[in-house]
Amino acid sequence: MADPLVAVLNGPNLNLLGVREPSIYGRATLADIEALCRDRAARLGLALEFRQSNHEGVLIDWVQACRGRARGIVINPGGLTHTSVALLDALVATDLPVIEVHLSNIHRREPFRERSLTAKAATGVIAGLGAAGYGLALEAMAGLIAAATSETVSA
Ligand code: CA2
Repeated sequence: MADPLVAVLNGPNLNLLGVREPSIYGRATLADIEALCRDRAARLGLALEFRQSNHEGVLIDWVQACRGRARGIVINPGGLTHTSVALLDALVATDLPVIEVHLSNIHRREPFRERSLTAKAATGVIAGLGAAGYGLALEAMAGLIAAATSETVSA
């Protein structure tokens, strides 16, 4: 059987990682994070799609395209975390397990970052652990997929 597909989606400005604001977001570039995710996914027996866009509609199209194709979504929605009802609706509509990741601890920063709209669609949220958070999210996702698979098999 093919490895279950997990989409790792990244929102606006995450393409700038490693170039500016290392004190908040760390020194890893998005390419470094992709390499970390590819390595972890291979070890966990997951197929991986890793994408970044600065455009809300493009992210929504990618989320919608996960329906019936991917088994889970790991998403760092960037600034859209705090504003996008449309992205939240798209995530909910997939009916897939979602794990939201933030490099920084959004609860330790400006008050407007405290609220995540998209987290309402998430099974879990990881924040403040830097690039390592993506690897932890993939491990958690592998567990959620395995649990869902064994439920289906024993039903
Ligand atoms: O901590 C996170 O991962 C965030 O999702 C990052 C977003 C921010 O808007 C969220 O509140 C928390 C920002 C994306 C990265 O933005 C950069 C801006 C300048 C230099 C490097 C990255």
